[in-house]
Amino acid sequence: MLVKFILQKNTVMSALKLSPFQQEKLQYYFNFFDSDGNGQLELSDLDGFMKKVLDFTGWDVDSQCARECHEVHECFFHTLMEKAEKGSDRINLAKWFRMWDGLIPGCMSMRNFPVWLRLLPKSLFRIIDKKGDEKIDAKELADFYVKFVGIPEGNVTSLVNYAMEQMTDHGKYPLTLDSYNQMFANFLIGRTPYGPGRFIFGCFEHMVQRTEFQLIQGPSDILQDPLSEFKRLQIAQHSPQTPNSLVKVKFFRAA
Ligand SMILES: [Ca+2]
Ligand SMILES: [Ca+2]
Repeated sequence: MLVKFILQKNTVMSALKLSPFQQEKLQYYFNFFDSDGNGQLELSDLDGFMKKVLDFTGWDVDSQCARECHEVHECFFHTLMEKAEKGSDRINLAKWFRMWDGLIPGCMSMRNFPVWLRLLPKSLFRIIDKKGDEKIDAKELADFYVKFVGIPEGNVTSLVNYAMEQMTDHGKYPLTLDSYNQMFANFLIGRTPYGPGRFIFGCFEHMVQRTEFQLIQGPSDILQDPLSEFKRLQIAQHSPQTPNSLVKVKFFRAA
C-alpha cells in the first residue's frame, strides 16, 4: 500500500512543470496555511490561520485590518475548495502542486495571477508591517520569522540581516509593498534558488551550494567566501534528509 502511494506520488510529481525548488517553496507555503498540520488544507485551517494572525499582530478581531485579512484569506480558501476533487472539501499537497502548475507557467509578475492570489502578498505585508509605516524593517521581519514562521530565535538576527540586504539591495531601496510584491512573485515564479523571493519565509538550507552557484553567475561583494557566509548564517544545524539535493527548504512550524 505504501509502495503504491509512493509510486502514485512520484508519478504526479514527475508530471509537474514546477522545478524541484518551486515544489520545495510551495510545500512550505502549503504548510504555512495548514494550521492544524494534518497535511490537508480545509476551511477549518482558516480559523487557525486567523488566530495566528491576531496573536501576531495584536489586531482586534473586529478591526478593519483583521476583517480585510479574513476576507482575503476566506476568498482564497473558498477558491481552493472549488479546486478540490468533486465531493471533497480539502486539498492535499499533490493537488496543491497541480493547482500551481496550472497557474505559474507564463506568469512574470503578480499582475499575471488571478485576483484571489494577487491579494495574498498585500495581506501578508500588512501582517508583517506591525508599525504600519508602509515598509518592513529588520525588526518586523525578525518578529515575523520567529513568531509566525517559527525560525529559532538564535538564528534570526544573522538571517534577517542577510535577508534585508538581499531584499533592499543593501539598504538602497526600502521594503515597501511594491517591492514586497516583486519578492513574492519571485518566491512563486523563481525556478532556481536565486533572487530575493527565497526570503519571503526566510528559511532555506544548503546556502553553500546556492552561494557557490551565485558566485559562478557573477561575483558579489558580500559573498566572497561562501563557506564563511554559510557558517555566519548558522542555519545548517537542521540537516536535510536528502543531502544530495541541491536545495532544501527548511520547514519550520511555529509552536
Ligand atoms: Ca489542515
Ligand atoms: Ca514597518
